[in-house]
Amino acid sequence: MPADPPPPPAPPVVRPDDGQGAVVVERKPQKTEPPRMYQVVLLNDDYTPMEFVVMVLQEYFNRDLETATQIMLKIHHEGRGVCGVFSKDVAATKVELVLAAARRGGHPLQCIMESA
Ligand code: TYC
Repeated sequence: MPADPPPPPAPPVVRPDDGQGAVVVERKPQKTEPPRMYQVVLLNDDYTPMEFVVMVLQEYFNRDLETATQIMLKIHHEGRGVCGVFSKDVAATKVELVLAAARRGGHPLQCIMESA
């Protein structure tokens, strides 16, 4: 004897909306943008010693002596140069540290950050 066909699926339970029901929040598909990046830029001036700028690039931007010297000379000749590219917080901290070191040394060195 053939088996009985399976029973039809139970209909969904529908309760009248009493205004107290759970709220279903539909999620948008998550789009995670990469964090915005900022370049830290040193500006040329006529007074800050070259050795001090090289030291800054070594100490705060982890450049070796040769690279630091190249960047310093580029700033000296072109007026400005990028020291590195960082997240916003890190770039802001670098700017503060460099400016504090320059003021301590009595140098007018300027350091800025700008959107990369
Ligand atoms: N122009 C400076 C000098 O001749 C050197 C210098 C380089 C200063 C880079 C600032 O960001 C700077 N002593």
